[in-house]
Amino acid sequence: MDFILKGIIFLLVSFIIFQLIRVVELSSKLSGEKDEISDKSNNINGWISLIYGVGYMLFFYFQVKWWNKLTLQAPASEHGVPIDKLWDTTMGLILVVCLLLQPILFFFIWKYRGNKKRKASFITHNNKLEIFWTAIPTVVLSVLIFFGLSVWADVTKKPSEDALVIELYARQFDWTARYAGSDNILGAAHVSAIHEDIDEPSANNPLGLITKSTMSKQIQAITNTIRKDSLKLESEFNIASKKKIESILAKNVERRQRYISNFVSADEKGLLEQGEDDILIPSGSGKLVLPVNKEIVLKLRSQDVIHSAYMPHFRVQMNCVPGLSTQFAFTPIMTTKEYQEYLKDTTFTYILLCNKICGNSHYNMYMEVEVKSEEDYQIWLSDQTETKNKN
Ligand SMILES: [Cu+2]
Repeated sequence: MDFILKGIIFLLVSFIIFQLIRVVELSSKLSGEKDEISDKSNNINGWISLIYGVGYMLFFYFQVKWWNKLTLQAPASEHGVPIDKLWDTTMGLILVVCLLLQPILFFFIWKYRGNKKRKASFITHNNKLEIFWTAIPTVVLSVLIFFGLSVWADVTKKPSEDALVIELYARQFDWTARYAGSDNILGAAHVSAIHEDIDEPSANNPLGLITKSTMSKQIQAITNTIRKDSLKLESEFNIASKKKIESILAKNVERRQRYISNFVSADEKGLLEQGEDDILIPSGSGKLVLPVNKEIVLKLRSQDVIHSAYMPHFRVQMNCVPGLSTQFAFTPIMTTKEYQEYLKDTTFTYILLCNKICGNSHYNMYMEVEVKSEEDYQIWLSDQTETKNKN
């Protein structure tokens, strides 16, 4: 409300100023003044431009001094180092050009402000000058493009065979990390195997994992639901309610059929066991834990809309697209402890965020990331396996 009021006031004031200028213009026309810009007006405008230019450069200097520390700190991944080098080179070049040209621009506006005694010189063209200002940007931009392409090719190169594969599953509005467990293979999963039922939450399978236990649990659950609905249908006499139950029943029968065919085809391919030892860590109750100096392949999936996995300290970002599996490979080079020491901040944690506005609780899609030494990671992983086996 406050914002709308301020907007209306701003529009009204702008309108009044515009009308006032028109009144001044019209009245000077009526009083017979020539429609010509005076030296006095040129002088005032020249000086205003110079003062603005100086203020602008001062502001530029101080904003770097005050706020540069709020930008991202050192990269915590292997590929982050060349990415930052590319960024610094590009920004460095832009800065040099900006710091050279902006002062010249404002200085010339002031120095050559309009004056009745001065006559502008007229130049049609200058070949030397044109070659000069075409060649330099061409060379500079070509170098930047080739530098950028080579970094990109390096960042997206095929990950090695022994990389650690972790799945990140996105949905409105949380993340679930899935680790492969002791067999080092992520089990099969498919959107058609997702099962969520408020009445029987024990059989829920939000990631659509296809294993013996998930499939048998959810086939059992949906069979129970179908049975209940069939009984309801028999005792229902209202035609409208009967129709409603019938349509729910038909949908559930279809779903049950789908679960069974998932189960059978995974069984035929021998895939039912692989996912049995997978470890699931939802963002609400756990962290994404990674070993240091080990290549990690994040396999990204989404249940509903497009999300984006963003880990700023590792310079990692990749979209999670429903119906598609995307991935990003990277190698963390600093443990959380080492990064805390570097920042001199013991409260620091790495983060995983969603970087695509994906709905009204988008800001909730946050997960803490912890990078541990290889040994500590193994200890953590076996702890997770133990807790899983207990449940
Ligand atoms: Cu999201």
